[in-house]
Amino acid sequence: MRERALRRVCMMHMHHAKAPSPSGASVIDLAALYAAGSGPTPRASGRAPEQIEITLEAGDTEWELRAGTRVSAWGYQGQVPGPLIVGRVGDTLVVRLINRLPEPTTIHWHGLRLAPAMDGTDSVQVPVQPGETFEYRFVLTDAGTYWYHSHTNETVQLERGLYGALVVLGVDEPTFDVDRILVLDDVKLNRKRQIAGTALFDRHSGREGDVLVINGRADSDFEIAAGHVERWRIVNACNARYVRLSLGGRPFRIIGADGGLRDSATTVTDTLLVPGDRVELAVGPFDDEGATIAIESLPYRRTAMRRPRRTRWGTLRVGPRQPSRATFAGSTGVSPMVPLVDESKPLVATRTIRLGARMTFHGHDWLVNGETHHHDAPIKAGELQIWNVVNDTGMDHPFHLHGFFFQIVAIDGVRVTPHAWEDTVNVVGKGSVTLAFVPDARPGQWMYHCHILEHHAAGMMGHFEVVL
Ligand SMILES: [Cu+2]
Repeated sequence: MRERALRRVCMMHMHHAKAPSPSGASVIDLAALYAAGSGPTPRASGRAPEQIEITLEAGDTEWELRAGTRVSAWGYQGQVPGPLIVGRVGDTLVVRLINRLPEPTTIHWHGLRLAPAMDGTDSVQVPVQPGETFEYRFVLTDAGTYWYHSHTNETVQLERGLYGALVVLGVDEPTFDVDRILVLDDVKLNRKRQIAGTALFDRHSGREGDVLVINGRADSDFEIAAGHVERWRIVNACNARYVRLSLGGRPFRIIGADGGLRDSATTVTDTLLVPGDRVELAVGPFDDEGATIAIESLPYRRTAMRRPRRTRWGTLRVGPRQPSRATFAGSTGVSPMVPLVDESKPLVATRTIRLGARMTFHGHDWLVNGETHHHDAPIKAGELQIWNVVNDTGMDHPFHLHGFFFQIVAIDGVRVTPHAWEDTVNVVGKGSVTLAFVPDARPGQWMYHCHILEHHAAGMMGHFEVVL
């Protein structure tokens, strides 16, 4: 019910028009992008692309966490999460950001392959000042589940509600009975039951709140008809919380990751979403009408400083049986992924990125290659990148690469076969992840960082340039 409401509100702000050809800073060569091997290659749809026009006004709002609990927050269009944006591959998204906040802001389009000028970081744009507007304009190149969020004073602006989901539909999507989006967040309240300010110790372990919300609400209650198979697109929008998602221990199928559908579905009983991560699930069919299933996270120890706990996010009820029209029968229909690195050849890293920490007078600095806000060497478009991300700390860090998808090719030095495109990956404490990607020709300034927002702010990030 709430899902439908979310969509309706969002559609009111969306405008569809024939797409004129994109101009200026937003131009990318789609054919070259798809040929470069840095992500999925969509099938042509034959459909005329549209232009989707949307306004995101960032400003004060009242956020109703649950019936009777309202906090002052910041939202886009007065809502948390912001409007769900839905487009199709090839469409041009035009977003008019209006800043009604008391401080500067920007929007980062997490996971999208866009021109660097549209990436929404302070490396590529002057933050939008209070009272000003900025137009983001880019082509939606890849089907999948993405999200948008502030990339300025993130630790505060995301916590206060400046985030939303973006779904890009491709051709030949498998059909499900219901397509849901679930955006997970945790909110930390103070004694006055308002959103708490940043505490000094948040800088160490990252900020975790105790009000767990799905699509902005702490009392989520979903119903799935017996016999139905639903597609759940899940976004972890928490500042720091790791979510080891479980549906009351019942098996479900993972069908998608950061960069759209996997090449094969895999059946599990839980899956880890680190901050910034997306996962797509096939949920159901269930036969036990009337059953109540907990949407919960299982204990996961990401740092020795926090005791892992099992926590409840919401409830899923199995409703009366309905006929299913789902075409999904276990296969995603995606052809096997072509590994960027031949699995029979030795893996030689082109770059090592060391995640580290040091004590300072204000607590911890979080480092990349020994420095805060590291300036890394440029990379050349078209040249295969094999990055070994080594975690020298005792704490897990979610590593996020802007603007490019990668394949995970080794974990702790052991080769793995990639089944999906990713833009965010967990690097376990004292562990390593080797990833591969080919930067296509989108020259400019890019970045990577830990997606624990407090770690990013405290320095665990790197700038790099893609050159032709
Ligand atoms: Cu971190």
